[in-house]
Amino acid sequence: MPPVPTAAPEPTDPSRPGAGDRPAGPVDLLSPPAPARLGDVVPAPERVTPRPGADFTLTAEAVIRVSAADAARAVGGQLAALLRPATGYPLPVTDAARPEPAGGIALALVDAEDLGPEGYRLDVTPAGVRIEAATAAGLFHGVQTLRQLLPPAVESRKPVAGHWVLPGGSVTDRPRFAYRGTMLDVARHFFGVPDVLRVIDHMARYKLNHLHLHLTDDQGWRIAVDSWPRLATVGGASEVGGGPGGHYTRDDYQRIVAYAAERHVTVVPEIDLPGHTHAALTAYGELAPDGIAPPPYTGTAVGFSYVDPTSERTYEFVADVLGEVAGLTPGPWLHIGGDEAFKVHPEAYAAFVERAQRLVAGTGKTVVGWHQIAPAGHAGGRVLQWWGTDGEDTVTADAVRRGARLVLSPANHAYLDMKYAPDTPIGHDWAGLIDVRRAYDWDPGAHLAGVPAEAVLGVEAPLWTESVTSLAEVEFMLFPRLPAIAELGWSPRAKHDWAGFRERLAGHGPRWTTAGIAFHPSPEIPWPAEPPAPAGSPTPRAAVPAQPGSGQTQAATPATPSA
Ligand code: TNX
Repeated sequence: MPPVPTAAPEPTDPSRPGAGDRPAGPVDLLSPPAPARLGDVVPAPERVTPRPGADFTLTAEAVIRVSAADAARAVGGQLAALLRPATGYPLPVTDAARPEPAGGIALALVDAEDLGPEGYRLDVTPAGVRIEAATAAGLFHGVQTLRQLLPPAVESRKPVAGHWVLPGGSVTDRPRFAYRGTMLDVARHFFGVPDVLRVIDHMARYKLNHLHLHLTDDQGWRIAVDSWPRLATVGGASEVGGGPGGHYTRDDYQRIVAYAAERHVTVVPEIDLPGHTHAALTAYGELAPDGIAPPPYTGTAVGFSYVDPTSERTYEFVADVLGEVAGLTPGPWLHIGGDEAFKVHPEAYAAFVERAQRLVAGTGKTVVGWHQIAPAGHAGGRVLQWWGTDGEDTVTADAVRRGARLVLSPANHAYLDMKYAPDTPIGHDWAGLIDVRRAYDWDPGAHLAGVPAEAVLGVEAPLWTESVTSLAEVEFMLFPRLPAIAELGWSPRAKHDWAGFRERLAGHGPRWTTAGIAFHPSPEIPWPAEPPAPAGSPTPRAAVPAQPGSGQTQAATPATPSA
């Protein structure tokens, strides 16, 4: 297992995020602005009712009282683990038949159909905080809201002399879409387990609930498959630029899946087929159309490789791989890629996809594929992931009429490997520049012509990693755009409002800085710049400073993923 990172990797190239001179602009993002307001939450909650004068102050005597059920106890433990480091309070977790705040925090599992599988209600009164939900996932999302209502210093991993005030009022909240995701491409550059766990932590903050892992591509095969062992050991031994690559053992992958599940995140594994398979061919030449294993590929071209769609051996490989990956994955989805198989004739391609879809069905999972699989015949419940750059595609709309559902990842809004601006040191621009406003200003429910909102399962922000080489660079590309996409996935359409979003998001800069999360201090966001810390507000003594001489990235010491 790779070592747990103890510091953001120091970029050696001075033009990369985390290096270079500090630009003019926001200075001390650690200084807390005014105490959080109830409406400052990202993603914006469905309903917020502030009650001025009803604030609650968390003290050292507070107890976390939870419903007497394992699911609630688990969330209580997670809440305590979030709050203990900065507050230094003991925050014992106890259960009760009907948990009440009583000067602390209550997490109550209740029969509340109106809240759905992920919603919650949160009340802050002078007597404490009460979160109720019908499920553990709902309680967990409520805890993320509670976290944002405390001062940014709560993100410190060391005790801070604090005044832990929460604004009075109530929040009732549910997601707009069931699928709210992020994709991490671990194939172009490999990211070890600790990095992936930290991305899961980032997702959980913003109520994202699906982690799509792009596990295979031309440059690397990243998951161990017992029946085809050389896929990982040979196919995983390199990456873009010729670095050593790597792969997840079955244990590694199960650790990721379990960590995600504890945070109510479902892992969606992708085995990209029939194209993007060069790494597999380096390991097993018998799968190649010419039967010869090629040398590893460390460049960034796409569309040149494919497994032989006319060979029965190919389908044995596909069945074995999908069967093993399905067996390791508790979630309902299996992503078969399907993008950019430019060298496979359309008829052979459709036949291949239909066969792969049947193999997925045989594992008990539901197919997900990039929208190129649209022309293939329908398979029960299948999901197409849209990555096009205009809002019209009759082939995809037709597949939706035949029963497909859509996850929206329009490359010109949701591709987090695109640069923010022309001078962004890493990233692409083939789908345009994506600043925070561009990431935010679109409606997943009405994006694709001929696709009704009911056919939209949700949204996903993919991060391709041809140019992304470290955790600090991953974070730099995710923040602050990931919270923008998260809000599109969670908040009701009526709450979408760029002017309000940029104001709410601004208060998150100090949170990220305190948590050691690298981010792009986008000039579109009015980051709090100056201290005037009100008397009695927390002194972020232990907060992590930006790296000396750091550039656009507020890179600091990443904490170990939370326990
Ligand atoms: C297109 S969009 C790809 C990826 C690249 C990405 C770079 C899609 C399904 N495939 O293979 O990494 O562009 O932006």
